[in-house]
Amino acid sequence: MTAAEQIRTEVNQLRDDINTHNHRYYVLDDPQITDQAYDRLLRRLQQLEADHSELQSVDSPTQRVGAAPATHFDTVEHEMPMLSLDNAFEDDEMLAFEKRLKDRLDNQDVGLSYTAEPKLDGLAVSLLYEQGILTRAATRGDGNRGENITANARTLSSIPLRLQGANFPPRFEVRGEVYIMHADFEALNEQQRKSDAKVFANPRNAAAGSLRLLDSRITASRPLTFCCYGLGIVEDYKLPISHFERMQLIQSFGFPISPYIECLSGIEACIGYYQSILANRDNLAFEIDGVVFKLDDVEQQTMAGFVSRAPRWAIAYKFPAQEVMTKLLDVDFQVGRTGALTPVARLEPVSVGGVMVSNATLHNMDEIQRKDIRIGDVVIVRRAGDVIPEVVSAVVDQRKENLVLPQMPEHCPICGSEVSRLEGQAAYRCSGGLICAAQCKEAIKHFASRKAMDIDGLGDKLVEQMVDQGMIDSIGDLYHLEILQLAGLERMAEKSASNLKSALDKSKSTTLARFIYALGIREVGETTAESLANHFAAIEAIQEADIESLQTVDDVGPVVAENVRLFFQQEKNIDIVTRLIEQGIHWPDIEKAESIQDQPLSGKTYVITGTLEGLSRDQAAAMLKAKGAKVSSSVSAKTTAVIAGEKPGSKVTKAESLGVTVLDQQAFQLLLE
Ligand code: 9MJ
Repeated sequence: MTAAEQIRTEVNQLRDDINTHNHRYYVLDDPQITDQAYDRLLRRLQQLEADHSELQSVDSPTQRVGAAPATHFDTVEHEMPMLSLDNAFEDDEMLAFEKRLKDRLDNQDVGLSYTAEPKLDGLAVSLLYEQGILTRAATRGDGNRGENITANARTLSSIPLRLQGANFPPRFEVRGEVYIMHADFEALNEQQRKSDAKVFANPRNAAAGSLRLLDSRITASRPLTFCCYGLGIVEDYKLPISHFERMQLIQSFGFPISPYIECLSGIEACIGYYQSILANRDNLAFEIDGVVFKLDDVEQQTMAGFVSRAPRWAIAYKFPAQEVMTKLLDVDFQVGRTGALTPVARLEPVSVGGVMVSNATLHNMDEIQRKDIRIGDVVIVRRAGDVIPEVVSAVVDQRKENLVLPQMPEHCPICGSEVSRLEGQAAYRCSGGLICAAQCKEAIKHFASRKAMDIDGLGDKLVEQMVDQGMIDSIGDLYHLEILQLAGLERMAEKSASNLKSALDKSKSTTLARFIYALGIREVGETTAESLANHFAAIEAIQEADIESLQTVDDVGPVVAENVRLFFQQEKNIDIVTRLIEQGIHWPDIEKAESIQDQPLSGKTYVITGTLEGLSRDQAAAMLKAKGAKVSSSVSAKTTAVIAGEKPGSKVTKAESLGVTVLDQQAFQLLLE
């Protein structure tokens, strides 16, 4: 081989490897190498392409970083119109939908099957592949003409630039939704706030805004995800008749499809599917605004035809809106665990996404200023995912009188201490520290909360009484409480006092990650607590760690490192931790993490279900994670195995239907050994 041939071979190999790793990471959610190893491959390829310009290519994974800004988007004429969907809001409309279909098919007795999937709330796009290479991406536009956003689409890691295998149509179009996950949306807005840039009202706006930027280098920095839901034109290829099977085929080319996709018989089953997705709406990682049902048989689809801009063979059964308008009655200030004063909107009660809401966060004073929200305004309130309701904006058009902006009080509404604002920070804080009952109560509530020590029965009201009556003034006092003391509290019979005492005892058996999280160190959330636990494996090691070693932990930056160090610099905190451990708080040993890649279970994903003997599901999860595994809450084809305790429920059924291994407790113990 000549030197030039050798380089070409290496470039091709790197592209194949990077594409495979991209697919594993973004589509299968099952990475095989570390981020660092991936970066090394990508940098090597970038270097080779920079040194040998003749080897550059539009389908190279290096193209995902974005190109120089365009002046405008070209118009794309859709070869097959991009239709929208008819909506249903009630069961009756679903029944009518099926009846209409049967009328059209001239057969009331035919059993109809439907492909069902959650309706993503993002932006519809069309992707054209020629000889397996992405050659054009377009927005839906008016359905007939959209904008050419190819440069932007290339930056999405979940959009294949080159298809897998060889058995795909020579020229075809896939259609799907570009959207943003809840967690990515929160992080994006946080970053936007920090850099004084535009904060997006919701994930949909953020996705649409990011995909329609003239500078694709900015698009590349936005956390956009793609999910495929259908086909457009397809040339010279025999497709399956079933839409569901077509989706499996598309998946085999390397496209992500909905993990919740199902094929159902009859409209009643569809209504059941709608109800179960609605009940789980807040647990999904992304925003959905309903469920889409499509007649599964494509020949039947053709017979059903379409009206104006929507097919007769599909319907979106919509969920209650997550953004609604109501009146802002007043603004109060809530004092949090760290003393930060958060403006809270008192609202005229309104149903948002099916839940009554009368309070919502306004985040901070800068946000109120920026959004120009005034007391008495009609405002848009939003409640989505497990995020607390927030005021998104004021409807300024409807403002009639001269209304005033809310003002930050000079003194803490709880303890009267001075309120101050640190240079460069958005938050105003009460300077009272633990003499402020609000801060003390919040710290205890956080400690007892479900994701922290999970003390069943120690609710907010109880904590408030305990602090108000001077029974406790820190988490260090909790485990000293006696049944008799507890029974003296309002609405607390001896039986519930004894239940609470048992719950306190039970909570002592925990995980190191939960314990660290429960301490309420500023900006140490669950994920950071888990990283700290896995890295240091012992509370003493974290207490003694210096800034440098703290910063070597995944997702610990200088701010978090400083917060951790400051927390453990205080004698009072060390004392509380020591007392808690003396009182019996304990956790299973963790093997110290070296590198995720080198661990025995790295790259594997488990789902735990049912009751395990002598072990909570969290403890079992911590043991798996300590060996490098991922633990997920839902079963998919990518799940390595489901670990089933007693009374396992539907996850085992789902695993069996997908051919995923099911392990009992004994097999689980063997796995850990
Ligand atoms: C969404 N938004 O998730 C369709 N969609 O099909 C799904 N949208 C659609 N299908 C035809 N899953 C037109 C739009």
